[in-house]
Amino acid sequence: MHNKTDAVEALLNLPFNDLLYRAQCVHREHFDANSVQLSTLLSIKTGGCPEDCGYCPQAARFHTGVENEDVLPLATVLEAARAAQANGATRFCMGAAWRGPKEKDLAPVLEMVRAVRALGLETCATLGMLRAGQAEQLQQAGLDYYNHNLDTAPEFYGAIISTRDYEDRLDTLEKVRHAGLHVCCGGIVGMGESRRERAALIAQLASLDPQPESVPINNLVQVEGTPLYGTEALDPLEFVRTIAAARITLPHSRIRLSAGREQMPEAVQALCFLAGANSIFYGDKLLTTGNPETQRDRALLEKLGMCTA
Ligand code: SAM
Ligand code: DTB
Ligand code: SF4
Repeated sequence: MHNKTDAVEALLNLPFNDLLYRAQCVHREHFDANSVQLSTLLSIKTGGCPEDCGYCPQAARFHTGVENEDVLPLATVLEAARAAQANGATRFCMGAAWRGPKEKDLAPVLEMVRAVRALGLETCATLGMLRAGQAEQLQQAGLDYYNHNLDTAPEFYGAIISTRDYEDRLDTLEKVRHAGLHVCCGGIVGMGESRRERAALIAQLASLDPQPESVPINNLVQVEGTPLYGTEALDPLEFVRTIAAARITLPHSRIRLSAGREQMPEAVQALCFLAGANSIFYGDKLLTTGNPETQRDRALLEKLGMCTA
């Protein structure tokens, strides 16, 4: 792993223009350089989570103002999925603030997956750790992607989360892959990690075999009440470098410019697309925090001459 981390760190250390040129070349070899894929998120079960992820506004133990809500009714989910589709999204991602689904939790999610898939949208779910058999049940219901992030480097992980370990995450990813689901797996930067640790995260993602089809790169959204609130913000150009390094090392993956876009100037987003990002979360909300309005995003894509995949 160290060799791989060294190699990614060497990329991150390149002069900015050299790094972006290399990323853009790799990007053009594998993708239409002007195309972006749009995924819309919906929180189907908000708040009250027993885990202690230091970045997350939905952990019950942090006082962030996010209330513990019940699972949304199917009709509400379908209404949101129809709206997402009408706005131009191609993938609908359903997130739940669970450590993982209990057996009784899964049935309503399977209904949602069937119904959303029937609309002709790609389906994605992010429900936490999976137990034996659950990935297969989701796959049979028509789930296309399962999102489960490594979040950060193994060596920084313990500073962010104590209620589950890195191996648990790799284990769930293994179950997802084994069930024949597409893997969506990425991480968060801007949590106070070093450049070396960002390199180690990317090296881990690139070492998954096969590599994940989708790789969300989140910039920490700082929420008051979470332990990471007040962390020094990452330099935007360092965020762009991280995207470029991900593009070069994950040449076939959709790299998603994920959380943190609302706080990001258009010029920085444009640099991220130049660095090889070719997917975004699209819709006015992420799970509990804001995202650019769809109209604003459409205007930005128009301005950049980008089309949707
Ligand atoms: N509870 C499930 C789990 O953690 O596996 C699924 C939902 S969880 C909110 C999905 C991902 O959202 C996390 O792994 C993390 O990468 C990202 N995330 C959560 N809060 C965030 C924040 N404040 N800023 C950026 N990304 C965040
Ligand atoms: C991912 O990597 N980012 C999304 C999605 N996968 C589930 C979630 C971002 C959450 C940002 C904080 C919030 O809105 O609660
Ligand atoms: Fe719970 Fe997921 Fe938030 Fe962690 S990231 S506290 S598991 S909702």
